[in-house]
Amino acid sequence: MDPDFPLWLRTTHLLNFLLMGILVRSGWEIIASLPRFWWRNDCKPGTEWVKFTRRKLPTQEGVYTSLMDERTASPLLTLPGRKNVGLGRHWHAVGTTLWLLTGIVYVVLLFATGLWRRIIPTSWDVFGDAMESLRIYLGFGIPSIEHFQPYDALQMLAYTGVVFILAPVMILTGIAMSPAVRSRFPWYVKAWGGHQGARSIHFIGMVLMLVFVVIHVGLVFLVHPEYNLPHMVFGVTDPSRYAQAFTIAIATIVAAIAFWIGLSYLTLADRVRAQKVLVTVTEPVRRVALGWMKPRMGRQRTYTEEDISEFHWTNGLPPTADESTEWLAHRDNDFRDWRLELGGDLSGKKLYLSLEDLRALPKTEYIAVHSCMQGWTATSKWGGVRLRDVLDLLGPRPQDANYVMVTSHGLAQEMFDHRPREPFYTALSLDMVEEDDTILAYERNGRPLELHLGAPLRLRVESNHGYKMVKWIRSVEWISDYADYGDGRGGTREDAALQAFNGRI
Ligand SMILES: Nc1nc2c(c(=O)[nH]1)N[C@H]1C(S)=C(S)[C@@H](COP(=O)(O)O)O[C@H]1N2
Ligand SMILES: [Mo]
Repeated sequence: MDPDFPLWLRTTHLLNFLLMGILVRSGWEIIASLPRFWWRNDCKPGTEWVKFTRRKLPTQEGVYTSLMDERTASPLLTLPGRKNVGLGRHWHAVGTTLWLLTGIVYVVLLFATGLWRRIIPTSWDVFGDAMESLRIYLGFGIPSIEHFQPYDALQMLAYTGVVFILAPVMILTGIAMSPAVRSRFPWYVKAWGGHQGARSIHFIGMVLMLVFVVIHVGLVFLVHPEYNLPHMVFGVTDPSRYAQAFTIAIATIVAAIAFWIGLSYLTLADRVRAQKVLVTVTEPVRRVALGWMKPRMGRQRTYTEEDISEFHWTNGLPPTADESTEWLAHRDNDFRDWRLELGGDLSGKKLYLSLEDLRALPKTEYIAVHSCMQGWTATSKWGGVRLRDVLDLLGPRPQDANYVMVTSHGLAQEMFDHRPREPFYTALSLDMVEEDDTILAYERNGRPLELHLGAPLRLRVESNHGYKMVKWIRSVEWISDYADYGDGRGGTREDAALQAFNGRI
């Protein structure tokens, strides 16, 4: 006998349910790191359209960092919980990959088996019929069983909407938040209303998904459950096995919830190991999906002076007296005696470049959107010198030079496990070093860099999130491996937030 609900349909449903739990819970972790949503792309405090924090933000720039705005979430609620946005993002990536695979299998089989006819309406009558069903539900009634073949008009509209509209919108807005995509296809991000448009729509999509899941699961249990539950569990119409199906369905939901919460505690039990495992899984996917996207200097045309933000969030405040008296002395002297320490052991050469020396090199200027991995953005015109041009001053790349290490006068804002704060640093891969839009910036919007934004010199790597972009630069040098620096993960924020080395997702 051909079951009404074949095994593939039931399996993809269950997987989808489990994966959506992972996606929603890791998404909440990401939201907790910046619990505010905007339509404006400068994320000016006070202009949020919705927020999940009572904290009032100062409107003055440079006194408050986005890290200070992070909220602690319970591992019962988010994945993994307790301010682990880096791990939350890894989980989101793993969840997305598996959810996409499941979705592809589901859609392909839906069409291959002809079952698409059950959920995609082929007659305009569906709208009238759906209104009729809705009227019955709103009167707390239940449409009679003949309406369900196996779905009624309202179900068809809802399922088609979720599978063919809502899910694609979630995928498309998710893609729009990747800095690799933004630097390659800036127009695409702009089409969604910018990063914040995409982020807000993604959030609204999540809410709609949740509303759908709750109503969907709820109605399965309320509307003709003696048909639905045996269908769902055994694949056949067999009201006599209702009790058994009911028990299995409830047990599955309880097990799923336990599984979701278990993942949080498993991740928190050994965060470094969790990060390793998650990165191993996601890195090949990231390489295939985003690795080929080389940033293009096309954005000058996409972003214009009109896009330049009125407000610019800060992450990391200028060095204080206990961080760097050296930087403070340079600041008080307008950076006249400040020098960039260039080169080191590998190049066997060391140069000390003043701001004048840097300004004498070919200048690059472009308008770009900065995104912090926590979620805020700001658009500025950055001016400076290409990193590769500066490195050329050292001569040809040393043979075993695989990365460029950039260090700061400032300390890390916080360390993994609250150890004493170390100097902020980042390692750049050869790819990033070679990009046209990887620059040492000494100007923003045509003026010398502001103190809180990294004066006198900061890194810009437009294909990445902000955490790669060291402010208050002290030194730049070739290194062979980043494993010997900090916790060995390639940067301060990678060490602290357990991000992957490459921040392009
Ligand atoms: N020295 C130093 N550089 C840093 C940071 C920091 O804390 N210290 N924060 C990073 C992060 S997480 C981001 S998002 C950007 C923020 O840049 P902005 O303050 O200019 O907006 O700087 C990056 N560079
Ligand atoms: Mo950031």
